[in-house]
Amino acid sequence: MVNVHHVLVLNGPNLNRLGKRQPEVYGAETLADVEKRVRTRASNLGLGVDFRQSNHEGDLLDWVHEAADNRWAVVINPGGWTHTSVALRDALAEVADGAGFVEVHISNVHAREEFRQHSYLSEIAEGVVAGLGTLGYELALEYFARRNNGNG
Ligand code: DHK
Repeated sequence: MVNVHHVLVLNGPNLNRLGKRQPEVYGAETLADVEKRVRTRASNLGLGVDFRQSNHEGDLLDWVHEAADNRWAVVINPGGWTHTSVALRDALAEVADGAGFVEVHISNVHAREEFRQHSYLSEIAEGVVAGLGTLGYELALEYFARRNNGNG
């Protein structure tokens, strides 16, 4: 298993609207709040981190390729592309063969509409965190830190 020194935290479409969009589903925190907590947690765990968001699928694909080339782990909340994107799965398959990735959903997608209950990504993810709010990002980081120590 690849030892992880750096984690790329990626956010897909509409996650820039965190705090404004359906707060009853996604919470009141903004993405900037989440980034702050993720940075603190990564630093406490001894991991490097980059935190990015885009509403353009090609950006995410390019960033996943960057992670694959650098053997970085990925924590990804793919937003709606979870349920639609074969291209994102194909890109993440390379990361899955290297450092690995964790799929994060803020909401419990399994308790929502049926179309949210299928993910193109889960099958090749190391793991999936759903429904634990934005804590899911931190738990995914902790997983990689523990895996480095043989406790993953
Ligand atoms: C975020 C979205 O934007 C939705 O499209 C997904 C996910 C769920 C989340 O819970 O973080 O279906």
